[in-house]
Amino acid sequence: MHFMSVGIHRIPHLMGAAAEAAGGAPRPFHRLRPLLAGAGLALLPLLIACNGDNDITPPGDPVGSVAGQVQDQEGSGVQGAVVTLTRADESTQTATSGTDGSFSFTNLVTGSWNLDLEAPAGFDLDDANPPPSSVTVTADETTEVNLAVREIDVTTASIEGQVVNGSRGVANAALTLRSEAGEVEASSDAEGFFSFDDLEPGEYELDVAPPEGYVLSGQQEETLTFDMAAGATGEAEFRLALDGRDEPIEIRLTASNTFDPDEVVVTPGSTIKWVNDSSMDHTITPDDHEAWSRRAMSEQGEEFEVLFEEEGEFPYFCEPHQAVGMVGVIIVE
Ligand SMILES: [Cu+2]
Repeated sequence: MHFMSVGIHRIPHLMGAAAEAAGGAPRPFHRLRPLLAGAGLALLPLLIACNGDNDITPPGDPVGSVAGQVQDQEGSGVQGAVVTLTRADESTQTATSGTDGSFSFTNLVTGSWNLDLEAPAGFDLDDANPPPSSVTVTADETTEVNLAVREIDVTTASIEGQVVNGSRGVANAALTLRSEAGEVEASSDAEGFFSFDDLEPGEYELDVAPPEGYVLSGQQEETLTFDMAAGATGEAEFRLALDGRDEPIEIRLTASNTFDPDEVVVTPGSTIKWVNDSSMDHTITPDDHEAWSRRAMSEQGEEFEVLFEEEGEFPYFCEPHQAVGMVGVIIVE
C-alpha cells in the first residue's frame, strides 16, 4: 500500500540504489527519464520489488539512525536499560540495551527526538552524567549517543505489601513497623498497598489496625516478623474480615451482571444482605452447598439476608448470567 505514497522526487535515489544492488554503477538519472516517462508510474512497484537491497531507504520521509552504549561508572556495558525516543507528534520507539550495553534505532524520521532512559534493576541514572533530553537524527547518518547509569549501592531494605478483603484492597488500614530503632507508621492506599523503605537491615515486627467495619481475619496472624538483609524486600499481606455481626454486609446485584463485591471475607456471625440494584432477573444460587436455598431476585430493590455462623467457603452464582461471570463467594473465617 505504501508504494502509492512514493513521491516522484524519490526516484533518482531509488534508481541509484537499485543499480548498485544489481552490481552496476549508479546510472545518471537523465538517462532513465525516457524509460520512466514511457512506463509511467506503473513501473514504480516493479522497481522497488526488484530491489533486493534491504538497506534501501523506505518510501516517505528521509531517515537516519541512532546507536550507542549504556555504561556504568567503570565504563562496562549495562544490559537491560530501556531507551525511548519520542517525537513531537508523540510517536515513540524503544530499544533495550544488549549484553554489551549497546542499543540502536534505525529508520528514524529525521529531526529532533526526545530521549528517555530507564535504568535496569540494580542501577539508577547517573545524576552527575545525565542522559541528553533529546537527539537529532540526520538523514542517512548514525547519531552516536552514550548513556551513563550507576550501580545502586544497596545498604537498606524495604517491606511492602497489601491489606486485603477477598479480592479487594482495603484502604486506610494503619500499619506499625517496630524495630530496636523505634516505630514507623504507614497507612494502606486506595488499593490497600503500603511500603516501608530505607530500612536498616535487622529484625522488624509489623502489625495492622483495621479500619472501621473490619477486623483481622481469624486466619491472620496478628504480628508479622521479618529479618531483613541489605537489599532485600519483605512481602507482607494482611487479610481482613468484614464484620457483619451488628450491621449486615451488603452485596449488590448489578445491571452489568455482577455481584459487587464478588468475593468477601466475613467474620463468623455476620449477616450478608444481597440487594438487587437492577430490574433484571437474577438469582442467588448456592454452588454445591446448603447455606441457603436458591433465591430469585427480579424486583429492583429486592433484598435477601443470610446469617453465616459456620466457618467455610460458600460459592454461588446467578443462573441466567453465570456464563458471563456473575459468580460470587462468601468466605467465613
Ligand atoms: Cu444475573
